[in-house]
Amino acid sequence: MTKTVTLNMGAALVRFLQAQYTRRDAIEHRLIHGVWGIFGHGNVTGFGQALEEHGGRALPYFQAKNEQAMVHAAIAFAKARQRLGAFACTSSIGPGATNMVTGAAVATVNRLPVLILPGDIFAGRRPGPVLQQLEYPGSQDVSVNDCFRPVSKYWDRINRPEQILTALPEAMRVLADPAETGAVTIAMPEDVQAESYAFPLHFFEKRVYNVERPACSAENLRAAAALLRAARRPLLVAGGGVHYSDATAALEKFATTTGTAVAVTQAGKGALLDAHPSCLGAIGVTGTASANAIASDADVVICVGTRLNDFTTASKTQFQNPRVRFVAINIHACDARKHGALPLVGDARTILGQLTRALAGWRAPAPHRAAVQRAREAWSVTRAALVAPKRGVPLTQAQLLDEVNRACGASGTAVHASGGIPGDIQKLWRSQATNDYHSEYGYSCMGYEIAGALGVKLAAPERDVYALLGDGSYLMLHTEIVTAVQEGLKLTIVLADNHGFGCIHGLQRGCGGNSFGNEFRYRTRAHSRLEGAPVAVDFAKNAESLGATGLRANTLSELRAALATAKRATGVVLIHVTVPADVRLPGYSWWDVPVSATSKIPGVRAARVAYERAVKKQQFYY
Ligand SMILES: Cc1ncc(C[n+]2csc(CCOP(=O)(O)OP(=O)(O)O)c2C)c(N)n1
Ligand SMILES: [Mg+2]
Repeated sequence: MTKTVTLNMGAALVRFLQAQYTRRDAIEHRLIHGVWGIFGHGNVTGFGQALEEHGGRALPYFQAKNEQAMVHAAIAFAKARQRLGAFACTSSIGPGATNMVTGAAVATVNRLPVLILPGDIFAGRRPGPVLQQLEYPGSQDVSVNDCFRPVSKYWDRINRPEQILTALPEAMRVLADPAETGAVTIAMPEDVQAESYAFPLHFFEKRVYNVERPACSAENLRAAAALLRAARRPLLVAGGGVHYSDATAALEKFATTTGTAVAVTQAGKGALLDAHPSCLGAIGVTGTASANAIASDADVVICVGTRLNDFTTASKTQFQNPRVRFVAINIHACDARKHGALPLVGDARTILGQLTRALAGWRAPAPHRAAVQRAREAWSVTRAALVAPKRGVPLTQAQLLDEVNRACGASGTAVHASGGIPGDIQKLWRSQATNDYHSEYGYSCMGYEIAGALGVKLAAPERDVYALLGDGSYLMLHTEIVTAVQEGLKLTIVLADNHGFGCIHGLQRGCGGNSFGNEFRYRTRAHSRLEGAPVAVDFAKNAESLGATGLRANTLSELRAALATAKRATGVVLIHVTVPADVRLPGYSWWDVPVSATSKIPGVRAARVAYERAVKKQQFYY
């Protein structure tokens, strides 16, 4: 007879999660490192009580201050751990649960694992409608947790305790699978969490999910090598998949032996260090002039671990060579076939090795390599001008980012996600270590930065972690500062204050629109627009009230001093930096944001004409 152990569903879940591991390259990793949570009636007496009783060191608890933020922290941890380790996040029913929906979307869009465990309404239904229950007259089989379905790679609701016997193995398979991974949601009705079942003992035995490194087919490899050998202007685009596959050394070898130029996406920054002679830096809407010029003429583009989103492809205008062909190395067949690419489906590290061997003796044509060198030198000159002091401006955002780059060095990691910072930093940042740059630019979710920095610090305690964010993002979500203080973790938060949603304001004005709704200004009389004086917020004081050290820096020397103080500090430091709203870096590619076809505003009409001209450059690659 099968040996069993009688546990309630919550306890069985805790015991199960403690026994899950991943293994890659013969090294084992915990799959679920702990549980972030905020308790309510929907999870405190069930799963919460089980965590208290059975969690211990094998499944520690982290107390968040906002459910969305705890998912951000979990995702950032998983990203920093190359998707080999993750966290679970639990909430009560109702608002606690729906607060996590955005976080789940961040995970799934970025292909990062997180286990979402929201409480759910009673499976037994008797006491309903319960506090925080959404009544849905057309069906009683619906709760707010159904909102997680489209943002989850696996979704289930546990209506009987024994259902976890089939649900959890599926959940773990998806979390550990590099092609499938994303948010996994297991909704837990509050009554079921507390119900017991005699679970088979072997359900709780150690499980190891092997993360394999599949090779691509020999046939497609031969075809890819033939394409490259005939290429005159090859370019490799490195995305986040290079990091997840731990393929940075393989990429360096490929770039060194073949002399192929490499451009990087937001997620791919650091995949090849900027000092490498093949590195062209960032590509696309927020790319460098040099990378984009080389990309425009490229005839064979090797895409490695990238989803080819609109920022990378400049809304399908980046590659203008009429005969351009794509080769895509990707663990996901869907990404490997984008742009009609020759698909090399499998692990980036393995396939870069295969391709390096298949191309033995081949080097990118010398004239092209020389053009790449000239482009690198030209960018170096342009970059220096962009970060130079501007007359009459105490400190620009470009100077700020250049200074943080210097302070960060090879031992720090800069975390960012939204606002004007991602665009400027992708261009300007010179990666000195493969993991010095952490960008959430898949969902570009305001509010990710501080919580994300916390997740990175947990994943890599030895690194100095910097959160870079705008005033808008800080105002949206900054309360995990308290959690960082509570956990005794050091973070340096650099806040670029331009009194508003600056990048959107710039977009609005750039598309011919009037200033409307994007600056933080007082309303001066009823029904007037928000056109009064700027609303002043003392961010340093705000951070101090939460337990951080608050510093202010309005000039380069003040910033240098503040960064030096932060470096010596042991806790959370926030540096409030005022930057001008109207000094922006130029863009070197186009982004498709539709401009109104009908408007009385002359600026909008002119922008529409320019828009219609730009759209004509969009290519259909197949
Ligand atoms: C959660 C969320 N809401 C809205 C947006 C759209 N959005 C993108 S950037 C931005 C403004 C961000 O303002 P701030 O953080 O001050 O950065 P700035 O643009 O001023 O550099 C907004 C509203 C978003 N990315 N995420
Ligand atoms: Mg701002």
